[in-house]
Amino acid sequence: MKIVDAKVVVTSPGRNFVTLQLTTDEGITGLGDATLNGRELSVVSYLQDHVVPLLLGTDAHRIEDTWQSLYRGAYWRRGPVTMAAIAAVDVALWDIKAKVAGLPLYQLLGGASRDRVRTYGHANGASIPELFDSVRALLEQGYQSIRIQTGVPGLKAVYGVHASGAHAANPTRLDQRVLPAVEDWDTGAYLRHIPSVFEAVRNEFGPDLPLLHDAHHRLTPIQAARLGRSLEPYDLFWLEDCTPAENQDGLRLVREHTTTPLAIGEVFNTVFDYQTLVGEQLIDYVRSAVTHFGGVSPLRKLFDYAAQHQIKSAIHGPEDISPVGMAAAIHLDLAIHNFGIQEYSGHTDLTNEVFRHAYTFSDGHLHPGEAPGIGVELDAELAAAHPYQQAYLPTNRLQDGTVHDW
Ligand code: GCO
Ligand code: MG
Repeated sequence: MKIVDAKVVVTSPGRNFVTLQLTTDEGITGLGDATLNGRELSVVSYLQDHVVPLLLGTDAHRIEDTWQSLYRGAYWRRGPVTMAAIAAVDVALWDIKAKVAGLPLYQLLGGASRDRVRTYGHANGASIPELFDSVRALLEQGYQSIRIQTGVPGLKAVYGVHASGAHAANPTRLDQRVLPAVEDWDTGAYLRHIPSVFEAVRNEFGPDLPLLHDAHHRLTPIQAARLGRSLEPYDLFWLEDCTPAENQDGLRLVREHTTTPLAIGEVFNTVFDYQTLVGEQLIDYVRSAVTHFGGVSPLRKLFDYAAQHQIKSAIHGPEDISPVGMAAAIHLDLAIHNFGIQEYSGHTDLTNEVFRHAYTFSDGHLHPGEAPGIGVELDAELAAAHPYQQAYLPTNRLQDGTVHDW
């Protein structure tokens, strides 16, 4: 079975998504997500200009061989652009193989290890009352685990707080260009404020509700250690990206000082980014997305490695992972033994029309459905009606103007 066509589809039904669609000589199609938020077109070029010519004519069944030849054959290894492109090929090939077998992908990955996939959703509010409303809204939608992000007194716009338009930083426009929104940051103010937020949430919603928090790479290891310790009374499910973890050694310091569980990895794209973190059991959850880690094949290997160190999965699943990437994640979640939790914020109705999917969400849990493959169909016409829009992630500056991690 040969690959005879490979199309890269860019669509923006509210935000940009990049999708690879492979077609075999038997007319079977497979989809893979290649969306790299804010740098989308670099992956489009990587696929169109450098990968598609290599794929045409190759055996669609040889997933591992194709993966290895794209990874090793480029000579220039790793990095988000390369690994997002390889991920799209890997997932599209798994989609095809599962369709040929007439089975949902999770069956090819070993079958279901659980009945359904537990998720967490995002609550946010510029103030505590707004945050409480957001938590209540999620509970009404059925979520049973909730990530808590709030504004910080004195700061105009902070990561994760976009419920209230008035508080969100907007991108600026200059000539024909769209420039990133600039948010502001003060680590001291944040560290003083956050424990009181969790105290308020615990008082309002009780001790049982699993709560998560994302520090979004903004702290040094010693600051992260202090935050983890100060949050211990509130029994977090996890503290995420407490410090930029390119410096894996820094996590030793954090780990020595706090028993708050730690989750890291959404910006990582190979197992090598995790060697110290997993090998020394310095974290509790690995957070990579199927889309940015080279696909289902390497992510499954990462989870097997993590399992040896009692570390669980927590696949990255914000709005900028397309329903194609989300579907692949849910199949993997259902199949692996050391599943932890799946991030899920859902997509707009329009996005769900462009990418019609078999996976379902109810009662705070996802299920991939029983459609053969990953269970996603792309509506090419609707996708084309919503072309690419230039967009950037926000940037971040300290109060004296210094650039800080966003
Ligand atoms: C998360 C992430 C996202 C990222 C986003 C960047 O935990 O879901 O931190 O919100 O910021 O994916 O594109
Ligand atoms: Mg995150």
